[in-house]
Amino acid sequence: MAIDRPSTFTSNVKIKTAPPLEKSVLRACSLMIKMGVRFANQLSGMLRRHLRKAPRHTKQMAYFTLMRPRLEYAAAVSGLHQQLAKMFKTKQHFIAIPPEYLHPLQRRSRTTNSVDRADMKRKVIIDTDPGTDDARAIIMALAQPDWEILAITLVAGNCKIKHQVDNIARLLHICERTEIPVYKGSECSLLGNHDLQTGYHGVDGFGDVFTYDVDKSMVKEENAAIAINDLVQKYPGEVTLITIGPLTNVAMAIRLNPSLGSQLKDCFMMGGNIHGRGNRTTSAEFNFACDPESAYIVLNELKTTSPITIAPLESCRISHLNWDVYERLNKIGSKKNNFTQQIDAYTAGERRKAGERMIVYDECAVAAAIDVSTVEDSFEAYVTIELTGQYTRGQCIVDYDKMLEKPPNCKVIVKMNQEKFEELIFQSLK
Ligand SMILES: [Ca+2]
Repeated sequence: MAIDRPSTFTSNVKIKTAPPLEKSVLRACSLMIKMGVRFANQLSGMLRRHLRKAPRHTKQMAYFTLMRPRLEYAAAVSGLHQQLAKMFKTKQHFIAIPPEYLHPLQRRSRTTNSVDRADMKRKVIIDTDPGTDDARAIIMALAQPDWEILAITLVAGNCKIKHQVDNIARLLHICERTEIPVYKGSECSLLGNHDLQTGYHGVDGFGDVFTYDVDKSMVKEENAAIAINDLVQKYPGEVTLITIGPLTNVAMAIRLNPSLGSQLKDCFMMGGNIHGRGNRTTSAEFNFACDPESAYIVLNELKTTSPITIAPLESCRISHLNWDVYERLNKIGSKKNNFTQQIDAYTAGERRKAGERMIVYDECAVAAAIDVSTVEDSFEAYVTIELTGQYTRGQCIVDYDKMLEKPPNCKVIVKMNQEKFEELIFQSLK
């Protein structure tokens, strides 16, 4: 789906305004554009202060307060992201509110019917390779009453796509959420490696415990990469993308639509490692190691308006569950919990025998998306991936000391708040 370029915007730095706005408003908008959308949150506060001094422009104040995501989108589609550096050197820039953007906002602000309330829910796409931790992560996402899951997209990783289709269909039936569309994505890495799975979650990814057939009518024909782009372009600036598998689908979506990142609201990711210790290889984490080229494309070309929140291997391991917590979970007795207990049985048994705690990985990325306060410690940095190392291919590279002189592209989770994190898991499994 092509992006409709707002008629009022041009790729030129100078943009005319209509209707006329107060100079202070123009200055604030100008500064917002100049500083770039990454700082829009802080600038929106300043904008409101400007607008408070303009009582005759009450409506414009409301528009601008609500317009921030739209402004970000407008900036993105009009090519302003690429021009920000140049714009710093220019004297003044103007921005207009296109009428076509005002109308939906006006309708949303004055109506309270159920359709509009649904429209205000946080729109989420989950890209996944459903193994056992994906299952709990997806259940957490489905349990959020203020989230609208636009799609679940499948990517080769923990198991083959044919097993993933069964897995996700079973999970959606258990959660009674079969209305959510599912899209099949890449069956191999970008370079064609079909042999990605390790069998850690069983051959079928869900512990090889289910044999019953299941209705799969929620699985659509459209490819995942195309579906991601279509949905993001349908709701520009509103979609949260959560990736909990290899990044092949997202890389392909970027190749189809280089503006994808700037059209997202935000992005949360489980993947990579920050201390050089891997679980797929000695040096690389599974999701990144399955498709290093795709991880490289996503980290370097997604260019989201705020850094990607990334839950790396080591931080997730800190959050692994103690067995007393796991036992308490298993006593919940809900359909959802019985389901996760069944698919976890093999992995849990093996880890107990090895004296290890129960794994949580993908749950960390979803928890961070649900509630930012679940992230107890984090830092921003430029993060990329090694593509050619003899031993380190797929290893995450974190520019801790800014030696590469690149702006931060990731907010790296160091530690979750364990109490809040476990509470989210408990609540979602009830
Ligand atoms: Ca996963």
